[in-house]
Amino acid sequence: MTTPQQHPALAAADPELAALVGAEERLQADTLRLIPSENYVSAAVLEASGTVLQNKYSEGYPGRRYYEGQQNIDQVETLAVERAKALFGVDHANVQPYSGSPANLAVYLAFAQPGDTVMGMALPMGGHLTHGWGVSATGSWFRGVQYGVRPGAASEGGGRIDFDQVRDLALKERPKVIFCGGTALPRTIDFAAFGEIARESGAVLVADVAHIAGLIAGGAHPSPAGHVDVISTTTHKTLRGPRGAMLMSREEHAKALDKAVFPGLQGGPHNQTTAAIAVALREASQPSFRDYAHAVVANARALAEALLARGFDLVSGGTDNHLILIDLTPKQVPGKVAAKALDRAGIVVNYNTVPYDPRKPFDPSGIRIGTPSLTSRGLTTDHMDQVAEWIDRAVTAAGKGDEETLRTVRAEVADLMAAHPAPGLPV
Ligand code: DSN
Repeated sequence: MTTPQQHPALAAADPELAALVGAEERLQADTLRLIPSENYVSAAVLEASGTVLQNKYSEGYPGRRYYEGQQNIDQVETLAVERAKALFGVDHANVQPYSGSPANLAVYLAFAQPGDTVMGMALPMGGHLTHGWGVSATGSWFRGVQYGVRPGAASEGGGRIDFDQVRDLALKERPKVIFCGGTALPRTIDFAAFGEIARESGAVLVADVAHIAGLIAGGAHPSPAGHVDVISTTTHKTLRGPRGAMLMSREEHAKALDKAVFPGLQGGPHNQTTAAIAVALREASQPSFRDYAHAVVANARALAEALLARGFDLVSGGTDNHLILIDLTPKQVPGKVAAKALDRAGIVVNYNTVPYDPRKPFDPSGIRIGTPSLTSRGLTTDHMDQVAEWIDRAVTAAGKGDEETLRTVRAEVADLMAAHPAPGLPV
């Protein structure tokens, strides 16, 4: 249990809020967190993000600020920038975007005008809202054209990016900007193939590697550096940093990107986040992080195999990275029903559309799971059969309204979690 001593000032000033923080710490400790975009940051990252750097305004960039008193802040930001450049092998890094969506908006601001054609993967196919999807500003202020994955059986290439479609669309529509990457892509992204298409069609190519940045840093996924114009990423997913984002590029795009982030879109950077990004980047440059990144992928592959053995239908037939997208149609349990039952069983996932989903996004056919968090807790491939068995039991129980089984699974999950403490949690 979290005690008031762990957040003494907060507990004294606002016991109600302190209790909620304690409850969240307990929840994160006790449950099997499988949302692929979440993780556990280290205690060091957590500490850095809660420092007095919070108190400082720093509009501008190191050495070129609009406020005085930047003696320390300039060094903090420079550390983060230099570490990002070294880790990802890029000329330029901007660590100020508040999160992934503002980072992507800055890319549009840098390279497109309202009304221009932009291209990305459709959201229901595994893309992101900010890749030109209609309900996002990026799909209403720009003319978004969207590619997807191949339909049909995984054994015939179903669920994989359709590069013929990407190329045809790019040459026909001549978008100013092409985004590759997404939020529900279980397979390796072929940045070289996207690079060729972007060069042929004259587009600026952006790799949104938010989900796989940690895998790239750890050498468990090919890097987009050298193939794309801009790399956009959040810092809080597989990279295991604070909630933030970065834009990286070759030198030729540095000015345009910096100008778009500030003063184009944002005011002062969140210096406490910049500091925590710097810490996370240092951690990600250690040999142990390479082991972590490879373990994330090994766990996902083992989990996918164990799910396939239990008759689950996986989009694209499996995974190459940290993420598994399950189509529950053959199990006759809607994704939302399954996700809510799994939550009651102590297994936290999100419901998700699957490609060509006949159901609505708020009540789709699938669930999306991933291994970044459980790997941070030290779970290995030896545990993945057990994880698949729990998912199978809980989904079956969801279909039958069997709450007793969900309670049993929850207790078993809590036992395993107790044996594998989570980084950064005071419990
Ligand atoms: N919300 C993030 C995810 O869960 O993938 C993407 O922005």
